[in-house]
Amino acid sequence: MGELIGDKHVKYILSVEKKKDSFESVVMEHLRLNGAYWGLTTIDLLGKLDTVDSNEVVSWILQCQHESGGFGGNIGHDPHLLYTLSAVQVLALFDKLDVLDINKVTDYIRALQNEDGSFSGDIWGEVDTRFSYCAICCLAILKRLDSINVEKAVSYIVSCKTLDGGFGCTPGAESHAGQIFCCVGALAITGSLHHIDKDLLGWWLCERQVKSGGLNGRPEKLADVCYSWWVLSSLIMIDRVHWIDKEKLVKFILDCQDIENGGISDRPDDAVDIFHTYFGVAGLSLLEYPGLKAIDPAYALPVDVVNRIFFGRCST
Ligand code: GRG
Repeated sequence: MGELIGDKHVKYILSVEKKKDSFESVVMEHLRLNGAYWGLTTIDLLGKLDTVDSNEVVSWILQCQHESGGFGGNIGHDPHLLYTLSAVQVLALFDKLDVLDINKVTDYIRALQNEDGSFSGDIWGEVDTRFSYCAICCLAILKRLDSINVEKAVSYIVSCKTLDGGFGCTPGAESHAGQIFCCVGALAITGSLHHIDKDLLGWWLCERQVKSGGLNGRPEKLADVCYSWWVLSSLIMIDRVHWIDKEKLVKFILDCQDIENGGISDRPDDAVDIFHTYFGVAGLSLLEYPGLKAIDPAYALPVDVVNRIFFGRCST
């Protein structure tokens, strides 16, 4: 089995950032703040965050903030909960949450909660359990969960539970591993995991492992490195990660590396991108791969960062 080529992955991530007119940078322009979260979290898990100029990143993030308090994916773009969470997560990585006007960000998020407890992603109103996760994770990091109706938020998420024990985007929608991460993560953060049938959901999640060792996101679909994060983090939160073959999954992720230029792809021999590089490294971190920082399965941030937020210290 190959090894994790961490230094090459750091170089690859930094190279995407530098080549502003490359194909990858151009297609990511509208979600650059998400890209910053994926790239910088990966660099931190690899122990190299000190090679990044934090002042430059923080000042750019603040320029992505809209007067409503929410953040857009890039300077001048409309605000959305997805980018607001990325902004808060990146500031947490650099221990710079104090640059935020927390009331303003909180007001933006609170205004997006609907009467039934669900969240819209932005003023245009699309509702999805992804946005429940973004709102809950963000407010928990800012220690302002009390500004929303948590009971209703939880009961909306529970209403998206499916017969197979998983969760979908809205009530009645099919289970998908990405939505399951969002719902299980939000329930974990709000201390509501008792709403989950852990054996039933654990069974559905461990069935996502296919012959190659990789995981898919729902039945009959192809394995993809990104599910190493969505499925594994969920299995860990419900304490059923021992139900999959970890060694085979490690091998699948390592086989998706571009061993010459760094970066990780969705499947072996495909083109690499920042998204899959993050999910591959984060998946390996959940699998306790040697030399990587541990990542928290609910907050999707390194454990030392989460400890610093909630206990005021950095434990490694
Ligand atoms: C902080 C980690 C973190 C997340 C923030 C945005 C978000 C909250 C969660 C997204 C969860 C989600 C829905 C992930 C799935 C993304 C994905 C790969 C979708 C692809 O769907 P299909 O149908 O793929 O194209 P399959 O694999 O089913 O063919």
